[in-house]
Amino acid sequence: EPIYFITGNKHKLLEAKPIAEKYGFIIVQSNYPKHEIQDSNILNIARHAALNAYMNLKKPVLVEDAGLFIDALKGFPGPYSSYVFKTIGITGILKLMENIVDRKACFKSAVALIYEPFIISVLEKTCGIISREPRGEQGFGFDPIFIPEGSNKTFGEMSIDEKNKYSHRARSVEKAFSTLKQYFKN
Ligand code: ITT
Ligand code: NA
Repeated sequence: EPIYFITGNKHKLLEAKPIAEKYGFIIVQSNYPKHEIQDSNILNIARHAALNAYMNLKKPVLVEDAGLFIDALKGFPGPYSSYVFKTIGITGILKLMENIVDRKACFKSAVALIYEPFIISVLEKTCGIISREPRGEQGFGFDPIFIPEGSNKTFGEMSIDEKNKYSHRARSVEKAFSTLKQYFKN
């Protein structure tokens, strides 16, 4: 039975799919609308959306909620990343950081996975720096301005496989599916 990934974002599906498959799970995108509450905690956002979808679909569901937390901006845009990306965008963030030397930022990823009788929630992060200029056409969102620790490339310059070696989402999805697989064994 497939797991329904409640997301409007195809990139997220493409990133998560190979990781789930490694553990023997198939995920497919669902067009059920992600029910997004407003909360400062992305794990709460993911959990609520997963419960909402599960209660309606009554099938295995996966929700992932992510955000970019910039140190010098006290964690902004964080849980507002989607709105900030759509409004001021990458240009706006770079403008806000024009005279800021401390470029440190972390992407956080919260996963809520409901697969009866199990419910798994995971929070992971990847830290790095905000680049001075956007680089690369791959990925989505803030990928062109984020350079993860351990690389010189932005996420925007990486293939899915390479981004998955570093990303917050790869870490959270990996942990969620390895945990699920473990539960099935026991
Ligand atoms: P959903 O339908 O799954 O909610 P979304 O694209 O709206 O997809 P989120 O709400 O989880 O995703 O993420 C909020 C924003 O944070 C998103 O629009 C991007 O701008 C940014 N973001 C999240 N993960 C990212 C990543 O891996 N790379 C670049 N930007 C990311
Ligand atoms: Na969203």
